[in-house]
Amino acid sequence: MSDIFSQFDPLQGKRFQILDENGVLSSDPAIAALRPLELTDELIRQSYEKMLFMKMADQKANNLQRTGRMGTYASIRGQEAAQMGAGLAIKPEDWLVPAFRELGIMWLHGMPIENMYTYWMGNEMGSLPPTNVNCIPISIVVGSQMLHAVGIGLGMKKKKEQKVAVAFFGDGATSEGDFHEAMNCAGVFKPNTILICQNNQWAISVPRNYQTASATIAQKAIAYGLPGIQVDGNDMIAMYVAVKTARERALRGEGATLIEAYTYRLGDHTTSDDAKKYRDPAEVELWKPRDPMIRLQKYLAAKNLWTQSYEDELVAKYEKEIDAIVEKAQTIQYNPSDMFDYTYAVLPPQLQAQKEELLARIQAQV
Ligand SMILES: Cc1ncc(C[n+]2csc(CCOP(=O)(O)OP(=O)(O)O)c2C)c(N)n1
Ligand SMILES: [Mg+2]
Repeated sequence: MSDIFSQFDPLQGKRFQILDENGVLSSDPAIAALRPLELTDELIRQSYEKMLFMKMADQKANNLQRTGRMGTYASIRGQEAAQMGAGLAIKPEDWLVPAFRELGIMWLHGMPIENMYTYWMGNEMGSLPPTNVNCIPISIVVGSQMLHAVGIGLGMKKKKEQKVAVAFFGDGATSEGDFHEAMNCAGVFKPNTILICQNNQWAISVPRNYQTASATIAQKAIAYGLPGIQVDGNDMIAMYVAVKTARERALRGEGATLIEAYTYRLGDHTTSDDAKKYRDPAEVELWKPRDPMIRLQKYLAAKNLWTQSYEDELVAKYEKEIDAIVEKAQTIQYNPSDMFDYTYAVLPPQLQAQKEELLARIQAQV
């Protein structure tokens, strides 16, 4: 087994972290040395810029919902580093198999933000990626996508393709039977698959300790015969190393890896939720200083690569870019009756009636 998996054995309660909450690299030379040479300070600065962009695009989606221009939205706030680290490690030829809280990684993998806005505005056409963007549509059905990633990864392995399928899912998804089936197949068939659980401590109002009695999610991998590692998901550097290592394993034919990104959902579950009803505000306060954005700011500031005015300039630039994206998303036309047309070959009578009623109402408005 590769180094980091034995070094950070989840059964021994070890969590992989290179950059701590204060933005300081590990003082243990063996751990600091795990940061690969290609991950230069310049690349970290560029990654911070991307994280800021995704954070702002995420906030814009929340604002669009609040002003009645979007149906619902699931925020990535707090999980930017987990998605950035993974996004940096995977390659365009890899297939991304997301859940629904993945605006960041989907964008990094080539899915335009306007597509995602379009999707959350209620237009399924937003799920259609541009040519050569290898991204499966968002999976709202919790956990269903993990098996897809195992199947896609198995296909890649059989065809001897040098690429991987990367599934994202939440801590709540690990209670679904699909997770255990996916893990079992991943252990037995050794597909080119990386299973990334963003453990953000909550599944709507269900806390992580109600989800499983295991001390970590990563340790579940051991029972299925594949490596598992718990990574500080708010440490972009450690996430990059873990996903890169998992990818290399898969390409060597060694099979799948489970990565638990230990992170926190700083916002509500979705725009339809109010976490204040079930979550102790003291817990949120505890996690605020661990914000992955703040951590990288501290790291970069210590290298004279981040200042408040630099941040302000970026924010002003991104605001304009994101406003233009919103304009674009709002101009995408769609046919409201589409929602009836792609599920059944022959519509059941009650849906046929609803479709006719909808079309009649639209007709009456014009
Ligand atoms: C099969 C299924 N059951 C229930 C739901 C309702 N639901 C939507 S999100 C969610 C919680 C998911 O939690 P987690 O997997 O931790 O992901 P997170 O939302 O925290 O990113 C639930 C129960 C669903 N969408 N699909
Ligand atoms: Mg969760």
